[in-house]
Amino acid sequence: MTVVNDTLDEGNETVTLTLSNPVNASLGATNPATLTIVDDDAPPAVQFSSAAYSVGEAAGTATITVTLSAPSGRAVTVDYAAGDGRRSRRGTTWRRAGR
Ligand SMILES: [Ca+2]
Ligand SMILES: [Ca+2]
Repeated sequence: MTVVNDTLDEGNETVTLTLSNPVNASLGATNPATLTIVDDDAPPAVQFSSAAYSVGEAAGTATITVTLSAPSGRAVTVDYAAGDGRRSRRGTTWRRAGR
């Protein structure tokens, strides 16, 4: 069997192996069998695209970009907070579907 070594962080994958239609033999009790492909990829890192942003106060909105260091086979989420040192505002979860 050929196993593809991808680079996605993902869950282990399971394959069911089944024997059938033997010739000049009978099927034994150990059938089917399970092959588990164990993932070996580390989770990607999530971070701001820059350590500092600037926006004019008349702009109305500021666009802040968050990046993922590599695609992931899992759904990635991260919470964010914005504060001025005295008050803090926690926001909606940023979510990125895998792949
Ligand atoms: Ca891999
Ligand atoms: Ca993988």
